[in-house]
Amino acid sequence: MSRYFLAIDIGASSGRHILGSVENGKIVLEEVYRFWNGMDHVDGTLCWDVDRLFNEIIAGMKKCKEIGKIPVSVGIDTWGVDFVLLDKEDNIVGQTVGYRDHRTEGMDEEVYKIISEDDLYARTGIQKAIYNTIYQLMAVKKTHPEYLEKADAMLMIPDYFHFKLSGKKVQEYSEATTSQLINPVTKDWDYELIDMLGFPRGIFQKVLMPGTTIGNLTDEVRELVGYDCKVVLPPTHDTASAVMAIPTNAEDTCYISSGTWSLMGVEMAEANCSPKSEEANFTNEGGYGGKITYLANIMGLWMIQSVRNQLAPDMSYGDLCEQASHETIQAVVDCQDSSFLSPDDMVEAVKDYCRKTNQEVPETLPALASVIYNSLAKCYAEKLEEIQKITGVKYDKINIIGGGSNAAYLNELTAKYTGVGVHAGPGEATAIGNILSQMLEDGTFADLKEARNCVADSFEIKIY
Ligand code: LFR
Repeated sequence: MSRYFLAIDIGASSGRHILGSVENGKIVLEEVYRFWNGMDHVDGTLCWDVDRLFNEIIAGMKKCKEIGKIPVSVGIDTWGVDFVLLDKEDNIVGQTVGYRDHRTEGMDEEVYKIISEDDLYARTGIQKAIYNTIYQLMAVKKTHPEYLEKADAMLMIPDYFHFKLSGKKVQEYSEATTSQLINPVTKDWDYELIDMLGFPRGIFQKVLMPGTTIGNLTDEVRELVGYDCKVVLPPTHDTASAVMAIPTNAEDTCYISSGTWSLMGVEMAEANCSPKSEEANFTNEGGYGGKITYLANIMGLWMIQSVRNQLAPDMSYGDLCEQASHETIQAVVDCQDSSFLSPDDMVEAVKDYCRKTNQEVPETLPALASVIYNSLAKCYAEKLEEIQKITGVKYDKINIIGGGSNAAYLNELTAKYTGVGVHAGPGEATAIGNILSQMLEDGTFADLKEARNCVADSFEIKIY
């Protein structure tokens, strides 16, 4: 009888329940449920609807029972940096604000009044991103200090869902690192930093490594879904889960985890918190097995998603990618420019950038998409140079994993701009990584090396 493991992978634009099992030596995936996600405007603030998301989590878990495939364990991963504050009765204090909200504007300056930007990087190794938890908590402290007084616990979004499933309040390491409040050497909260910033120590929970079983379903959840299973922490940060599923064990592998964001980097044994690394804005996030996922955030397919949603929400990404490949426009934009982080109008933001830089202005959706794809590929090439300078290693190929690895035109452009081979796939890397961590906990594979070999054997990798 097959043993099924359930990954619930929630991204910024959709969530899915994927069952994984090993059949005849290969990993088999089955998507059992899919749901929409996005930030809602609530009283002028961009928020996540965590109640709705939790209902979707339950709905998908019920589906497993309906199809007679009850998982051995379940694990949830999501994006990074966002959190809930809980009071003593476990009610959410304030709103669950999403990272694209503007509340963190100016909060970097507030933090740097207490600790300089350089010192902060030297001690955490985390890139300056205005939406990091550290700046969000500073925004809460400045605008709603009473929330911090009322709060008994702070849980990152996946930790919150694991708490709702298991009743256990813990914080998983990979997601915790995106807060910019973790010490990369001890891999625990940097309480000295937390004290300096005036955040209440007591709200931070015990940090546990991915691969840890935290318990079983609560009685209430068991009633709802009709079965019990273990709750196992995957790398709850989606990027760290995706990196687990790179289909190679070659050392010195450069990857791009391509989805709403493009995360480009390498795996390292230890953090690099040097000024050189800070200058290039590389981040040392936590990965599986205590590894560091050393990478740069590039705006990614969010830009494509946004222009499509504005101009032709029914068009498939496959069609859009194909149409973009026939365009001849030469303009490119800087995909790391903050004007693309959360514009009210992405179409205008791209056009504006082209206008300001005296380039041809894209007027149609395929032309806009072409500008964005070319800009992304150009940015990948620049980042590859930077990574090579920092690590001193020459990479002869890039592994593109995640949903964006299906964008054939972007893969071609990436090969063209970087001058190295592109190995694209698997597309469901995040869910696969999540499942691998559960399988490793269950003893399906001896180690990550064996698990990655199995990924390489199980999924098609396209070479450009
Ligand atoms: C990708 C991701 C990135 C993180 C961004 C915001 O989904 O998790 O790694 O920087 O979302 O949390």
